[in-house]
Amino acid sequence: MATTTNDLIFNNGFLKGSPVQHKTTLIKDLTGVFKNEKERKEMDQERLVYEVDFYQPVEPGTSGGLFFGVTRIQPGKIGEEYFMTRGHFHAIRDRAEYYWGISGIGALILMDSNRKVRVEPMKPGTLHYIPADTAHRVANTGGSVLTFGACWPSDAGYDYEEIRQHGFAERLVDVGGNPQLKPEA
Ligand code: PAN
Ligand code: ZN
Repeated sequence: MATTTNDLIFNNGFLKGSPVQHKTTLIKDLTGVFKNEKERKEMDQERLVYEVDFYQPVEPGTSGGLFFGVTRIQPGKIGEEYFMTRGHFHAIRDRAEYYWGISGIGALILMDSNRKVRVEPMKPGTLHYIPADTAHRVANTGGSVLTFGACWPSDAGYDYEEIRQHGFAERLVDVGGNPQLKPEA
């Protein structure tokens, strides 16, 4: 029997190994993402909001492959809004994705092509199917790091521009200690 060694380890909310890439997103990278831009500007610009370990076994854009990632979102708020990922549609709109909760508590915010928003609570063990044509972002609604896994098609790509221009139709805000969706004014 031929045995090959695999250098990838996915454990305790971290993906490690020589082919793994890493991306950090800091307060300074999130211009215009949160409602309270004034407060964001006054914060420590180097503060970490979230980071992703990801593995791309094939070139991005290749059809037929799968990418794998783990995202860790720090606890925190900007105004009434929880620390969250930027959020995106996939560049190829009919590409779906799985997310699953690993640690911490949060919310997966989904917006379909008609701009209808819904939320799925996330906690360790929850599994989330993100359908085609659906923008997705995750907010950390708890007091510890929120970690979730993701798996998506290698040709899905990212369309950040649509969200940059039009945002999500609703924001998840802290109302008296509880996360609540609020329509964008
Ligand atoms: C995820 C996300 C990751 C970071 O791997 O890319 O959680 O969120 P943003 O890309 O919105 O900054 C994914 O959805 N990939 O398709
Ligand atoms: Zn995605």
